[in-house]
Amino acid sequence: MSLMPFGDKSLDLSLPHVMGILNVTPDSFSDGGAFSALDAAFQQADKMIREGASIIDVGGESTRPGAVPVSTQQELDRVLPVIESIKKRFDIIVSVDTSTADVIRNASALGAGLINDVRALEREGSLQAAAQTNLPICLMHMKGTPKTMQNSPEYTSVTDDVADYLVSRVDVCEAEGIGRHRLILDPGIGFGKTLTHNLSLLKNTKHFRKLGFHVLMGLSRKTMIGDVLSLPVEERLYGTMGANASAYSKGARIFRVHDVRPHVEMLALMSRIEREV
Ligand code: 7PJ
Repeated sequence: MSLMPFGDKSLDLSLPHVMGILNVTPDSFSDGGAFSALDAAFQQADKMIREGASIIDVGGESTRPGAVPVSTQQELDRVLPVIESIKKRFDIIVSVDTSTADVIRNASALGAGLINDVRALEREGSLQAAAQTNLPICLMHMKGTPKTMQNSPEYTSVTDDVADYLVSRVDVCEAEGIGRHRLILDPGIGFGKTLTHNLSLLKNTKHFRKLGFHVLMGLSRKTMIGDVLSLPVEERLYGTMGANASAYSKGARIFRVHDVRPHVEMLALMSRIEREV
């Protein structure tokens, strides 16, 4: 057992867990106004929970390559009603995919159980806001900003550079009173990385686990899968599962994915085989 608290619930991170992606950006639910967007998000959460997700990751800011920033108010308006409605009706861990201090504070007050920050608490005020919540935090590595990150990123050694960055953020968190036991690390597949960088990071997943932290992997349907297979985004499920299976065998334990059921079943087999005496 390796129990980690996530707000009012906890997870045994010796076992794999699926984090279902719930994007609440206008482009993700394109037909209709505020009510139907909330309703659609709620339906999607319901489906992912029935399929076995342990965490629902709610995000209101697109961080795709080239994405433009949203205002704090827009982000609050998008994610808070969704978090509130999921926490009211389901017994599930809700993660908030945000870099914004106000969103962290409000989401925590509504019962969010995890702060998932692609900027590793670098944005103004987010470190202090996160420290005050007592929630676990996923620190992700990104090189540059979503707008610029895919403009020829370079590293001396991608695994060492990403690990050094994440460890430096752990130190900053500890100085702010956030204990190491609250931190999860994520190498940030696709965030300022070429295909070769992404493949190296995946091959070296164990390196991040060996730093003494649980590892979260987010590669669902990403460009690197499409690049290897020459397939469009809607045909990347099998490739995504292969890459996640590899990451599981190298120590990752939380998998941020769009396709919950296939991953729950794949990981159930992988973990069952690993535990067989
Ligand atoms: C990630 C994320 C990821 C974590 C996104 C997309 C881009 N959070 N948020 N890790 N990716 N922790 O899903 O294509 O890889 S948004």
